[in-house]
Amino acid sequence: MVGFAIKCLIDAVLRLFYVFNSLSLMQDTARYTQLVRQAARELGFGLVGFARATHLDEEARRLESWLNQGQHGTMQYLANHFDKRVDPRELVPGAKSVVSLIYNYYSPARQVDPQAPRISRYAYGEDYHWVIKDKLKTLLAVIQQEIGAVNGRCFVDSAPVMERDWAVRAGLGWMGKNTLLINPRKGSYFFLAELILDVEFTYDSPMHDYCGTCRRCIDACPTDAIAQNGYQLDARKCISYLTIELRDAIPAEFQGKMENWMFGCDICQEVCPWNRFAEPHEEPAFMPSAELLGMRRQDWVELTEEVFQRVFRKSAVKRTKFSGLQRNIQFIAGDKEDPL
Ligand code: B12
Repeated sequence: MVGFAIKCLIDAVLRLFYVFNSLSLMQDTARYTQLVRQAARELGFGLVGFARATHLDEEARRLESWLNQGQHGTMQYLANHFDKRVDPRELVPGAKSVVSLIYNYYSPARQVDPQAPRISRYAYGEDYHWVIKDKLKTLLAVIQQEIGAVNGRCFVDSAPVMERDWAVRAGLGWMGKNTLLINPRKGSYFFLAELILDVEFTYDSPMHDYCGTCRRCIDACPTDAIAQNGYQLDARKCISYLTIELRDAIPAEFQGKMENWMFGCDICQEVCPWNRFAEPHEEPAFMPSAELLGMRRQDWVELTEEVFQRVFRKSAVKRTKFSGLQRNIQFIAGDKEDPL
């Protein structure tokens, strides 16, 4: 009898210990989540969301089918590290969470000469890869300082991470028909970035898809790059791919369809009704120079390497190099009824 009573007592104590332990774990998780949200906001990230690191089943199938259809064009890197790309635990051993963040780049500024070859807003200022990576490193340092032994890595754009899919899982927005992440209060003119960490957080959940019956992006795309039902993009037809990623000559079939874009393209975002909520960013590094905005069409047609190096000193435009931008300018110059 006494033995049984002692056994019950031990059981009760163990149960109490377990309850208190999970309670304090939950409190820690909630505290860590709040801490990261606060620190990220102070660094200028517009939104932060949390998702449990796991294998991306459905997304892996979609990526595989997209790659098998060759829709990635010459971007071979997208087929590399497939296992890591669809499971962050393969990329960061011990990973438990993906912290997804957005960083606004919307600028209402426009190039002065309406005839000037156009450059996408995301490339108006300094290269976002460096600007955002620095902020991510600071955020990780704050997390390690406040929480303790945290292992993790920072990512923005070029790593094998399916950024939009993690942002969807982290509740930051839905994947629009133009395949970009759209947030109902902020639109889509923002970069995505991630921390992949070996810490548990309070996880967010995906939001509803508010594209509904709208198909403005699909109909506005001059090269029909977006699938007729939306949600999939044939990169080989996308002006952004043709002007940035493609190293060969731009295929003749796109003559007259480039709508004067020389680097990137914002058409599928400019027509998106959700971007009426886009607010101007406050990042000094993303401000366009007066020289960039002021250059007239003739200045671009006569662009020299020296001007290229000066105007795009710290810019993402460097990715296409002087020769690549010249190629784009000459190709779109061929579009005009009254070639110069
Ligand atoms: C490769 C790439 C490109 C390629 C291909 C784009 C693409 N849609 O795949 C090119 C060069 C064309 C490109 C262009 C641009 N890009 Co880009 N790009 C990337 C990159 C490196 C990988 C994207 C990828 O994995 N594609 C794989 C294929 C399979 O994706 P997909 O065709 O879109 O299909 C996906 C979904 O549509 C979905 N899906 C497929 N079928 C269906 C069906 C349904 C019903 C649903 C719901 C979903 C769904 O599943 C697929 C897997 O996710 C990401 C960074 C990253 N590491 O994630 C940046 C990234 C997506 N690009 C970005 C940006 C800003 C741009 C441009 C706006 C730049 C510009 N102004 O020129 C344009 C926009 C063009 C567009 N509408 O997408 C940002 C987007 C931010 C945001 N708000 O979403 C990212 C996240 C970079 C960053 N860190 O900020 N890009």
